[in-house]
Amino acid sequence: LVRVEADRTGTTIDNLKRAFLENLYYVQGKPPALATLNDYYMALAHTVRDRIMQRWNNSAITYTENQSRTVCYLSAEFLMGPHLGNNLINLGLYEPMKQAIDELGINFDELIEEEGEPGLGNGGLGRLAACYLDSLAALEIPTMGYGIRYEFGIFKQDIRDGWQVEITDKWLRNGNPWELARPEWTVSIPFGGHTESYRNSQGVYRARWVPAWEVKGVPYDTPTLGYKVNTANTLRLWKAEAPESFDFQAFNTGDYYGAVNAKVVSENITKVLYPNDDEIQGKVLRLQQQFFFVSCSLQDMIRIMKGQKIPMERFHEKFAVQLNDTHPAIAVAELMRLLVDQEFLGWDEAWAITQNTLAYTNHTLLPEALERWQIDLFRDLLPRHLEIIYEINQRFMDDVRVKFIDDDARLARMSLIDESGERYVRMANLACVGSHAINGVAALHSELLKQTVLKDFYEYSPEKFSNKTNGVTPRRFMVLSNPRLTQLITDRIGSGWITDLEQLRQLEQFIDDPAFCQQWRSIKQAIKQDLADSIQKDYGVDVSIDSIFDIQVKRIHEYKRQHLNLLHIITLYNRIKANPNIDITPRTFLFGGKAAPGYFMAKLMIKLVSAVSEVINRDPDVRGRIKVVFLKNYNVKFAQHVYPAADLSEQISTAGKEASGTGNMKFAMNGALTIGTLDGANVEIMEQAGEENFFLFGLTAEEVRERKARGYDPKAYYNANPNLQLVIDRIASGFFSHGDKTLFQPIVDNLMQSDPYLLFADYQSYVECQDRVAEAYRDQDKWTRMSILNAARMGMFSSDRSIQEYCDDIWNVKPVTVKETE
Ligand code: 26R
Repeated sequence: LVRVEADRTGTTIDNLKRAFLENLYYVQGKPPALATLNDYYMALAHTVRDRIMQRWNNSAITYTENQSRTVCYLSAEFLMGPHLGNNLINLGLYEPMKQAIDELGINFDELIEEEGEPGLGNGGLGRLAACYLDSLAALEIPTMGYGIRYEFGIFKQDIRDGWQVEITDKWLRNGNPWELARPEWTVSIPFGGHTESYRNSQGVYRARWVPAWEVKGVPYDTPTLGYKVNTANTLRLWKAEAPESFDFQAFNTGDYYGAVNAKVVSENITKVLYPNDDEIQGKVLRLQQQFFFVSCSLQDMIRIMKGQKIPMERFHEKFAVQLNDTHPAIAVAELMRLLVDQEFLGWDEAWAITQNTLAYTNHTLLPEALERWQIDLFRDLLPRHLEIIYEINQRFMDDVRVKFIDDDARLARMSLIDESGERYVRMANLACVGSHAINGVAALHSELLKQTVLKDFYEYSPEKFSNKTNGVTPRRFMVLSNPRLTQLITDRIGSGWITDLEQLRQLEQFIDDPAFCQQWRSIKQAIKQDLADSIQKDYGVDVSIDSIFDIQVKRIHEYKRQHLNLLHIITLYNRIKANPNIDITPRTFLFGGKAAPGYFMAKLMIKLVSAVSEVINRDPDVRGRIKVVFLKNYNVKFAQHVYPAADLSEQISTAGKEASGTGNMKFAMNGALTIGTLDGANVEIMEQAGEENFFLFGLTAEEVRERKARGYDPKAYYNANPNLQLVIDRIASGFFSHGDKTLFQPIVDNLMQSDPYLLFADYQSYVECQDRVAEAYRDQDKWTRMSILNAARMGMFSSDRSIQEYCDDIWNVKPVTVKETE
């Protein structure tokens, strides 16, 4: 038995102080006198990490001994956010650690702020994966998160002259104290080459893949803690490395450049996250990334099976594998290959195992984001997988042919191969056929899936389909990011809500309690002041906490309509210019979000925000009553400061385009009111909050469809609405661009000529709704009651609820309590 020392596990204030100083001295190798802020951060991180290890080891032991059924969440993106504060919350050590560090004369909050973040995701999909890992651990579900250890995550965004500039994200520069490399579990990943058939010892024909090259996959593990439980699950991210044997031959033949180049090509695979969340690009490197991490992960599962001596026929009993969108959908063919070619199972048995193991979540209805791969490119990289996909397809088409007799059009639509022109492998079709469960991420989205992109698959196997409305973790997005609100709530209703968010309903009893309402309001004001201070410091802009903090933070996209928000801002500005003494409710408009580097319109939208803000913020007629700020480099760390400070949450996508949204939930549970369309989870947020506590505007998804079918004409709206006309004309005239009429012409032309996201159709409704917001804010007591009711009624948007539904309906997995200690 190993005796664990208090310096590694003790949790008294004295233990924590000693441990911190010891880690500073022996891990960072610094005496306090020479330590930098980063040294302090690293020492603190190691002190916290030490206190995770026992849980992590005990979890591993418990799962191994029990041969526990395990959820494997496969995702090309995990947007985890900073670890330090979150781990302290989950360990229940936040307060004692703060006290210990502060007593050492070091500013604890500064150390929390010192941590960078692993930006290994684009936005909603990656952050959802992180919230789900949190809830899976909180609910004590044995889980592996599997993904890619990108050397460069999502780019850092700078704004120069109002334009987005991308800077490489060197997140590993100072080392990463939260991960452990596990080189002993390195796997080998084949690529390219050809296939051949051979006869085995019984004389049976079998297929064999003869790859042309291979790379090594090295796992790096990060613990993911559950809230105040012993569970510590694992996020396993794969790094690509060159096999040593590979350069060996080239070295021997004197081809030094060739040898080094082979290493470069291998390591390229996990070099960088693709920063697109809009259009597929069909780049071979992206397919390499997808196959790389999927094969690494499935091989890892097979290793675990063998380690626990579980026969391969029981793969689907040991593992439930969730595909986070189609990015890991190659798992369908790869699991078949491993089971049939490597483990020598029969096709039918392997197919049943594959379907029973896999489940698929769809995150987007946008046709331009549905993944497909050119056949030639696919065959060059994965020749054996293409054969397997053809075989799956042939059998599948036979089944469809019988079920829907004489319907060639349907066969063509459902085929795994798109043969309408150039030939493609359709990844969504592959995911649907290879999975036993398919789900959307909000009620409306799941309905639209069945009516549009996956209609044929729904009609073929309706029993596979369900909805799993997204959720977010209240640990990070309330307890950690909003300690003041957390304290107030806990003082009134106890702390049970943190793991059972429906308990927030108990707050409803206080909406007529003036003291509570006053505290609620003054907390919001104090948080707004903190954000105002940081805006003053970083942007030199003065914003008043008595103005409405009206915030839109999310990736920049035409369907999300940041430019509709701008049309309203310019409308207000025009009112002021027409009548400088007009009585308007002061507002601070805050924007944040990254544009895909190749998405010209999105980048121009950022420039337009900057341009409008420059004019408005310094126009003396405005008298500071409206301010506009674009907050650069929006990420998880900054988001934690933003949600709690919001009065108004902008969720204004064209109805039918946003699958769910999750920022909408984070705002509302921190007491922001929402202005939004009936899109994604907004629908359910309004249902929960009550219509009277939600600012609804715009066309419904159904109306959007009709309007488009009838032939939508944006110019008709322009001609009929003088306010809209003035807004557009001001942009077109060069008023916001130093007289340059060409700069914003692409936006103006796009809106005037096609307006694919129906800004003009929703403009009047939006402006009128914003007028109701302004009016409502004038009655502070009423606003505060609405704010409380919003937070009180967001219980269903805890990711704990989402994960419980996945466990019950899709994964069929039960909690495993991890024992106290060895
Ligand atoms: C294929 C490639 C271009 C690509 C497409 C789309 C890469 C990444 C994406 C990201 C998409 C799938 C995404 O993030 N979707 C978001 O998922 C969230 C979590 O379910 C939803 O809340 C959000 O509405 C949706 O846009």
